[in-house]
Amino acid sequence: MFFNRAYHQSIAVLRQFASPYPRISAFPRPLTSVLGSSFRRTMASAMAKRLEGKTIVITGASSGIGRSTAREFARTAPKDLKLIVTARRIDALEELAKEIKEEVGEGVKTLPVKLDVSNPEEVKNFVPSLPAEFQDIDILVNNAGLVKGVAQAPNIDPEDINIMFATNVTGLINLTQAVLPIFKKRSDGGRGDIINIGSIAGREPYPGGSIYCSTKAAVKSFTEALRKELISTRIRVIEIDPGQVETEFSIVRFYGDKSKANAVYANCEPLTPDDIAEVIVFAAGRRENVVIADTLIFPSHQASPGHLYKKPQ
Ligand code: NDP
Ligand code: 8X3
Repeated sequence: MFFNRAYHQSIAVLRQFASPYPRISAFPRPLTSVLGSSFRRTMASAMAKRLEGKTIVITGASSGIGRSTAREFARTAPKDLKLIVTARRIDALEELAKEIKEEVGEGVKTLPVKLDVSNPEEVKNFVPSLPAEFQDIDILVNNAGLVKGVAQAPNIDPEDINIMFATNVTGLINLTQAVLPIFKKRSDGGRGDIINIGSIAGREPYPGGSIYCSTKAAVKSFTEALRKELISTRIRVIEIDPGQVETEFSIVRFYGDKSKANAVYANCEPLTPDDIAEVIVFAAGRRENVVIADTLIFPSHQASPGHLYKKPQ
């Protein structure tokens, strides 16, 4: 009874956190300070139990949100978890696997796999080339993605257009198609989680981001259609839409120019990749009949891509 009430209160807090409307504080103090440490232990163990034994694929795990998500899953279910961390930079993935082992021990088995999601052949070979003990995937976090430049039509580099669509859209769709047959073999029409990382950019397009915003709008459409197509199954299709998060995202956008990237986050407090990782793991850790279908997550100074408060200097 206590757990049920606490659980519903935690959902209320998440809804408030995800609301696109101005914040109305249902809980002026943090939930954990209201409910105390026994609540924290109950929640942690319920989530850990639901996640224990799962095999999780995370794309774009060499940096930012993907990297934090791998660590957050490991911390939440440290006793028994298999993580397949993928990206193009294998060294960074190997370093991540080492860090996870040092932090949580042997209960989490982390497999680094070099995978360029924009390469259809690599995606096709991904599942068949996994060691047998990692093939029974339960959760796919489609996180790999990027933005290139701020050019406006008619001056957008065709190369940039191709890489953004091939990574953010075709890569995400191809990997989903590679993993879905594993989910669909399970009982009740299938079970498993597809967690797609969209963006506020997919909801509110802005000048200088026409291609990136189009790719994230495509992610939204694909995600919503897929949820409807899988309605008779236990497969959960989840979209997480962050606002501004400080990662390597802007460094990539400005082709490696760190001073331009730093200017994006100057005089304000962006979200951290850990903030988004917590929401991803929370969504995956719900009871099977609960689908956190859609979330929009802003830092408190942001209300749309262009509506950002910067402290006067
Ligand atoms: P980062 O640049 O820090 O991370 C991007 C990750 O994607 C890296 O691990 C990179 O790895 C990987 N990646 C890029 N291209 C490919 C590819 N072709 N194949 C495989 N992996 C690839 O940025 P974020 O963590 O911020 O980005 C993660 C996701 O979050 C993206 O989908 C982004 O669009 C989305 N997002 C980000 C926001 C932000 O403000 N930062 C806001 C809203 C959404 P590698 O280079 O090693 O391949
Ligand atoms: C990243 C958010 O607004 O920089 O997806 O495009 S934005």
